[in-house]
Amino acid sequence: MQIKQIFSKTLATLIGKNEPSKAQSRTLSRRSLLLGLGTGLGASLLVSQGSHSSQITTSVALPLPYRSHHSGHHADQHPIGPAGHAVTARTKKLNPMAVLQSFDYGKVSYMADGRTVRDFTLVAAEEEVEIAEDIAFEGWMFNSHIPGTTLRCTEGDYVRVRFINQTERRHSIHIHGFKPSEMDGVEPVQPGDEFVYEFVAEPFGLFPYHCHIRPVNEHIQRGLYGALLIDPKTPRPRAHELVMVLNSYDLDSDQKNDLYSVNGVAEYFLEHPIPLKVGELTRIYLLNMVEFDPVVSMHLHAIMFNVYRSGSWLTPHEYTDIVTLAQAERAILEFSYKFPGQYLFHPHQTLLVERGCIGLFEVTTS
Ligand SMILES: [Cu+2]
Repeated sequence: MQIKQIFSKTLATLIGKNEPSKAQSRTLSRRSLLLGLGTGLGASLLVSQGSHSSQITTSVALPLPYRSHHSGHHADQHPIGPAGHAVTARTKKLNPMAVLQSFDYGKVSYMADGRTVRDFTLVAAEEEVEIAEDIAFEGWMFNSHIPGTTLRCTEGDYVRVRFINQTERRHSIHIHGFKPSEMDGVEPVQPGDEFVYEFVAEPFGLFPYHCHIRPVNEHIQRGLYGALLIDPKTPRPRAHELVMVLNSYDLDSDQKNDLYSVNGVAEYFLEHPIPLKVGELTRIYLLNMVEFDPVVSMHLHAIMFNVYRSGSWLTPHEYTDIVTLAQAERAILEFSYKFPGQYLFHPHQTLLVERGCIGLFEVTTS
């Protein structure tokens, strides 16, 4: 049996079980709710309470944003309060494979002294996106994707990030790494306004960027984040390079995650395995943007890899098959597969796997 057939129905399986475990009851109820919305159950649904046993149920009204979304009221009337729900004709598809393989090097120009200048643009907008099969979510995002565009430059480059806020809320971009106070991205950029963050890219490494407007956990878990990769002046050895951003979704604003993914869509890489070659050096830029859970791990099956913590080192810290990252931590992983075949990757926290954070490598001989 194909590995993806063994694992690809985990989310669906969660819906249909008759006697859910306590740990699963919250997800079960969420997904029942989501599916219920999609099939017209109406404004009052039975939902089990996450903090009680799975037997306890209570009737709740539809979340406000769901109502506002469908009655045309402006979302700012209900500033916080989400709803995952069934996809509609206007739900945008996300593309985790594009995130995996895409780097934005910006618009390049040069200063009089020869220094490279890179101009990037990040636009904040709100859109309904599909975050798992038939589950839509009101995302707040940079450049219409969760995660946002991966920005890439070289240590010492002069970087300008033009931020355009096309939403009705205040947002900002806080980019990790050295920069002057006024460029640190904690000041709000007003709706319809824009701001240019300027700084010298240093040091080399892998950094998160994210909105820093309160409540920050809401602005992050809605999707306002991405990765900035600053290459060392002497490039790392040539490799097959991939970007993986671990993320999560809290569908009902209880500050607990309901779904997890790599690059935005739960279980996407089970359905779309990542092609690799035997013997080829593979380099993963791994960033943890999971909100609410203090730590997340990543385990690659049937292999060992080198870990470069923060991406700001040229010598590895560990040789292992699992790396653990706190919130906003990141690492570079390097490895080569010895044997062809299909290999899983996922956090070693099995609950996260059950809620969507799992994928496959498809390794072939060249
Ligand atoms: Cu924000």
